[in-house]
Amino acid sequence: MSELLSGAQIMCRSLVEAGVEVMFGYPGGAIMPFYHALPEYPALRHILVRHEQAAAHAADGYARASGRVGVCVATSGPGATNLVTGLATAHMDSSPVVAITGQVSRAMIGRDAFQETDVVGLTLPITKHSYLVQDVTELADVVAEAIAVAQEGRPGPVLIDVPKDVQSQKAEYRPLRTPAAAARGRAPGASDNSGSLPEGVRQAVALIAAAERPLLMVGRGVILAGAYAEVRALAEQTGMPVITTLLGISAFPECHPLHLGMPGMHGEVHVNRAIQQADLIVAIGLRFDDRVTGNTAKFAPRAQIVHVDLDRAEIGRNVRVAVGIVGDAREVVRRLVAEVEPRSCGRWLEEIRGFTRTRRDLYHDGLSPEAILTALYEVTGGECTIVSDVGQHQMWVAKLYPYQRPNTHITSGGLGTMGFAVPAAMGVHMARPTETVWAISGDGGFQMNMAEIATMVQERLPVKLAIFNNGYLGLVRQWQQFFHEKRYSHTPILSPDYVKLAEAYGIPGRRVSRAAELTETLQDASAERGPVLVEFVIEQEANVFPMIPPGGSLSEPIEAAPV
Ligand SMILES: Cc1ncc(C[n+]2csc(CCOP(=O)(O)OP(=O)(O)O)c2C)c(N)n1
Repeated sequence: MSELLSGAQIMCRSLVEAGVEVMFGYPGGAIMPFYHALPEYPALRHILVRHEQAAAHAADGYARASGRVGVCVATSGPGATNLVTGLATAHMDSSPVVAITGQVSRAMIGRDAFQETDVVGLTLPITKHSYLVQDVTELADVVAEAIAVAQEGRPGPVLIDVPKDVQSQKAEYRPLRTPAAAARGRAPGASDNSGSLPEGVRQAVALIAAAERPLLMVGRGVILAGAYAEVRALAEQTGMPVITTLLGISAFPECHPLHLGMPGMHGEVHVNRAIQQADLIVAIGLRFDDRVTGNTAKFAPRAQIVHVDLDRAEIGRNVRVAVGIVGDAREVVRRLVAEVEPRSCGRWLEEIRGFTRTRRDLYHDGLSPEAILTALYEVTGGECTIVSDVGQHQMWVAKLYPYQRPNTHITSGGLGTMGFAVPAAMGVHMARPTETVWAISGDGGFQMNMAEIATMVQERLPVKLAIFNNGYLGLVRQWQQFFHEKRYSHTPILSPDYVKLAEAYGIPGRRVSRAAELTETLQDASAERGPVLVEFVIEQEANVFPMIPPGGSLSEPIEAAPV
């Protein structure tokens, strides 16, 4: 049975049939037919954002929290270009986002028409695929295929650019060729290597058995594959201490005795020392980002590396690898668990404990990030998802809050996009409507997308907004302090009165500047049913320690500010 529908109706219908339930977007001229059709499809909830960048981040947040595809919509030209940062963010962190953009009508393409931008050309390097749909009869298949492509293998963003006249054209609607409900996500562990036991697994098993100082290093691939139980079983069966990268945080419970912490530029001293002493690193679902390795020539000089990744191109790209295993983390780790002989690493663990220093960061006065995050953990009991922005607070949020439950820490790790947290948290809320969601930003990043408070109010999205206000673009100020002779060039940043700002949007706003006020304020904020804003006034020149200087070796941390 077929029926005659407009291209716009076909797009909506295809989204519904693929299982999409929510999208974030902003209308405009070239996407008008799509918005005209949208009310006919009540199964599609559309959230009107205040800036298209927020639509892309919200879709990304939704995808990260749900494991399903996140959808964002924009018009041509400025609407489409505003999506670009969000798509690049999703691309760097392997997040399955589908962006739908309107385009000028086919006859106008290539003529510098009003609001014409070659968004396919712009986004090719930051998407898995970008489609320009020139034929309405292809629309249904393209939508279904885009959703499948975004999720299969290593996930990532896909863009569908649809000229306005194609949205208006009528065509027979045929049921999709691609299986329905593609947007419901790939089954964790689904992979194309389920057949033979890879030779790499056998080699990895032998290396694990022989190693004296092995480490298990866990990245976002473990979260994407839902390989929590498998990784924990591998750690427990072998006694290998576990390191979680920034994007691997919450892939392994931090209360577990084998958990060590975060590596890299702002990683713990004992974690980086362990890496430098290790004779084997079993790395699962990570890409050896330079923020993790520091100077690669000096990274883990004694270690052989086993690298498990779904993306063949990542293996051997940044570090020399002894054994590469291409496959889904869950599947590969399950096989490792089945093959590996039980062992323990007691002496090695003891050695690492010896590296640990119970140093406290020095805060001179006012609220310490440690006090804030400790209180937040006490008040939430860990029962929330935390979405962080980018900067010093991101590192504190990564290191000072003990994540226990899977996938409860969400951040822009690869692109490091300031302005991510507030809109991404809206997407996380849509994916986990019964869970508390905290967006934690600096005063710089918060001001980039704070207009989304209006979206939260209009759409009733009860996100809890926290601002670590130090009056600076803190992380850049820290670099200026350490490496640019304290020349604080354009890093002092003025903020509005956030309590009044909250009031202007009609939401509760609180300012905390003393540790004694923390618990009660956080309890009040937790009890709020709608969005709420809490500003933490922290010490202006607090620093994140330790720090590996850019391009430096993990063996040479900076542990104090220059005098
Ligand atoms: C969109 C964007 N612009 C610039 C940067 C560079 N940058 C990284 S951290 C940072 C400072 C962030 O300041 P703030 O949001 O106040 O957070 P804090 O470091 O003080 O916690 C800047 C400017 C970035 N990461 N993203």
